[in-house]
Amino acid sequence: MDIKREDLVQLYYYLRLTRRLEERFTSLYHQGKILGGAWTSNGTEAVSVGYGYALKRDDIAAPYFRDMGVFLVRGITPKRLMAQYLGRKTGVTGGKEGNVHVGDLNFGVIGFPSHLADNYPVGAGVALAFKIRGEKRVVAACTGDGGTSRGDFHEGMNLASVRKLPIVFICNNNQYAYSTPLQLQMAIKNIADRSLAYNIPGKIVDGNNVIAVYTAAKEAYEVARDGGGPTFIECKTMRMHGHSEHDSAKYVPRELLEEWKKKDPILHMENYLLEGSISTREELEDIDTRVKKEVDEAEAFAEESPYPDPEDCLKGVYATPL
Ligand SMILES: Cc1ncc(C[n+]2csc(CCOP(=O)(O)OP(=O)(O)O)c2C)c(N)n1
Ligand SMILES: [Mg+2]
Repeated sequence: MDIKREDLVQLYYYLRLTRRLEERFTSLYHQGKILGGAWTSNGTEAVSVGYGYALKRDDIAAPYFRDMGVFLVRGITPKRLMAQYLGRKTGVTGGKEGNVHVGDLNFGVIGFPSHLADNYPVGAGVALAFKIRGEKRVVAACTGDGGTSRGDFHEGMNLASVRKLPIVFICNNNQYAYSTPLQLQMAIKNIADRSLAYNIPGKIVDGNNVIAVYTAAKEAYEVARDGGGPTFIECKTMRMHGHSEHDSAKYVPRELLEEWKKKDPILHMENYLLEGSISTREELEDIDTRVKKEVDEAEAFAEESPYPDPEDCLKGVYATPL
């Protein structure tokens, strides 16, 4: 697939933005400024950036809590996301929630309510609506490796297959579900094998290669858009951090992390852009400078924002207000 230079550079920008923004969340968490938890996608950013960027404006994303890249590529600003984490009125939920269990339908993002993989059947429901209305729109729903053992995963896949719905199921296989490694979660090597039971094509991609994720997702979206039904895409990657900031992940072997560090998705994209003379070191450094500035501005914006008024706390609790 031919990808325009402009898009390649944007993919790099979003990888960098996701990493730097989440690094700031980590730092703020350790300063006691984030009252809830802080989950990062560290090491797996290419998954959310890749599948999110491949969507069209009218399509819908149903991300899970490790998909910061999706929020950013859909246009939800670092300022609003930072304010969200700091529980401020200017955050996406107006201060009612402090993390990424959030959506904004104005940006085509469905909120994740915390139950793992329940965005699969919810996404299938949205795709069913698109099909009934005859709209040429698709849904992308993502879950982790652990989420694929939940009943919701199977129900969502089954419904989508039987009704040939315009949905693409993404799996961020980052090798761990909290402290449980993949081999203690399931007796198969490839999660993509699970899709065979539903007669859904299962693809496996290098989840640290944003171009591979983007390309596989885009192709699958077009199949779904043309009435070809769902695809399941397993993105093999590695969670380079604890489950969240309170988890030091001592149970993950050091050597495994060392091995995956060499395959870092940002490094991978940097090498691709430089070796192919698609970009210059100078341009990439400029992007990083811009990203750092955006993150600084987001932090300042959030810190200056007020906390919500107590009387607003019960408004819009059960649905994202439009
Ligand atoms: C139904 C359900 N069970 C348990 C949890 C608690 N929980 C949140 S994240 C998580 C691990 C998820 O692992 P995985 O699906 O591999 O995603 P990852 O965190 O690795 O990205 C667990 C057990 C939950 N949110 N929902
Ligand atoms: Mg996992």
